[in-house]
Order: sequence, then structure tokens, then C-alpha cells
Amino acid sequence: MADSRQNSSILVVHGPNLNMLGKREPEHYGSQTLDDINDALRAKAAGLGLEVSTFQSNHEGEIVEVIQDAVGQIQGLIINPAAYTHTSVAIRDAVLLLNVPTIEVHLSNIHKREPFRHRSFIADIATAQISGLGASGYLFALEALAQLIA
Ligand code: CA2
Repeated sequence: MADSRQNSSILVVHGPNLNMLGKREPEHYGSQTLDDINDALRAKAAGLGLEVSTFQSNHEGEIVEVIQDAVGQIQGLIINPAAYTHTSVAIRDAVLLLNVPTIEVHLSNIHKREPFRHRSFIADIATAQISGLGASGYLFALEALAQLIA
């Protein structure tokens, strides 16, 4: 008999400049590339019975659109809005449309950096924030989502 169970879908969104990971500023953001992080997420997801799709954009509107397109399609969101963390009401409003467990991830500890990075437009609508654990933060976020949506 066919197995009708489907893997839960997780969307991972990376904001502006994160396509430069591993190429500049390793002291802040580590030496792994974005492809390394996405590959590690896919490998971990397979073991957790989840499906991960990843998206990176340097454009606020594209991020809003990918989140809108995910409404009703995903069971969890991992988002590092990068600089838009500190500025974007539009991404906040899009995340609110989803109504799924959401983990905000930052590679660096934004609370130990410049004051303008301390404010997040996502933190109070996210389930949790992981900040300062480098690329591992994304994997911890995936584990957390696996438990939250089990
Ligand atoms: O720590 C994080 O993950 C941040 O979201 C990264 C953003 C920064 O604006 C946030 O305050 C904290 C910046 C991403 C820039 O990524 C780069 C990667 C390599 C080289 C240069 C920039």
C-alpha cells in the first residue's frame, strides 16, 4: 500500500549579502559558504524526515514574494533576514502571513555588535532567535522546528 505521509516542508530564507559567505569577513561570519550551509541543512533535514527549500536574495521585494508564495505550503520557516532584520516592516508583515513556527537565525551575535543591530523587526513575531552560533545556528533551528511541528 502506498504511504500517504508527506515530509514536512521547511523554507530557509537568507537575506542580502549572505551569498558572499566564505568569501569575505570570516571573522564575523565564518568560513563556510552559503552552499555549504544549504547542503548541511538538506543532509540534516533528510535525517529528520523534513524537506528543505532554500532561497537567498539581495532584494527585499523578492524575499517578500517568496514568503507570500509559501503561505499554506510550508510547516516551518528559518530566516536570516541579514541587514533587513533591522529595517524591514515588509518582511515582518510577510512572515506574519505564514502563521508557522519561525526561527530567526544570525551567524553573529547581533546583541554584541553595534547598537543598530540590536533591534530586530522579526524577533517578537518569531518562535525563537538563535544568534551568535555561526552556521550551526541553522542546524539547531532545523532541529527545533522538527520538534515543534512533530
Ligand atoms: O549575523 C548575521 O547573520 C547577520 O544577519 C548578518 C548580516 C548583518 O547585517 C546582520 O546585522 C547580522 C550581514 C550579512 C553580510 O554577509 C556577509 C558575508 C560575507 C561577507 C560580507 C558580508
